[in-house]
Amino acid sequence: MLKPTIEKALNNQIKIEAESSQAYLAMASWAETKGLGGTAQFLYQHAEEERMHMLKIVQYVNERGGKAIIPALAKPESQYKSLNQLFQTLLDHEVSVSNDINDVVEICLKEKDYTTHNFMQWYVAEQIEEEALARTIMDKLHLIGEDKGGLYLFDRDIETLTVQASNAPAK
Ligand code: OFO
Repeated sequence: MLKPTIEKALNNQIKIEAESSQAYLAMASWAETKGLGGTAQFLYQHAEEERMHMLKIVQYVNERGGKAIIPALAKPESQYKSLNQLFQTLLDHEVSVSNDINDVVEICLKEKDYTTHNFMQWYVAEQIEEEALARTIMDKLHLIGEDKGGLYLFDRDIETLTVQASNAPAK
C-alpha cells in the first residue's frame, strides 16, 4: 500500500509527465505548420514518450493500491520565434523535470519506500538521456546559426536522432 505522501508525489509527477507530453505536442504542431517536417516528427515522437512516462506511473500507483488521478491540463505554449527558442524551452523543461524527479526520490527515501525508490530509478536514468539529447540538439543549432542550408539538413536529420543516438560516442 502506498503512503499518502508517496501517492501525492506520484500523482504530481503524473501531471508533470502529462504536461510535458502536451507541451511537446504543441511544439510538434508549431514545427509542422512551419514546414519543419522532420522536427515535427521528432517532437510528435517525444510527446508519445512522455505520455508513456505518465502511463507507467498511473499503472504503478493503481497496482500499489493507490488511486491515480488523471489531471486537467493547461493550454501549452504554441508560438515560438525560432527553432532555437523552441529547443531551449525543451531543454529548460527537461532540467526542471529532472529536479521534480529528484524530489520524488527524496520523498521515497524519507518515507523509506524502497519499492517506489526503485521504480523511480528508471526515470532518473531517462532524464540523464533526455537532457543529453536536448543539449546535443542545442549544440547543433548553435553551430548552424542562421545558415538556411544547415537548418534544412538539421530538419532532415533530426528525425533519426534518438535518446540512444545522442549517447553514442562521437565519431
Ligand atoms: Fe522528459 O520527462 Fe518524462 O520523465
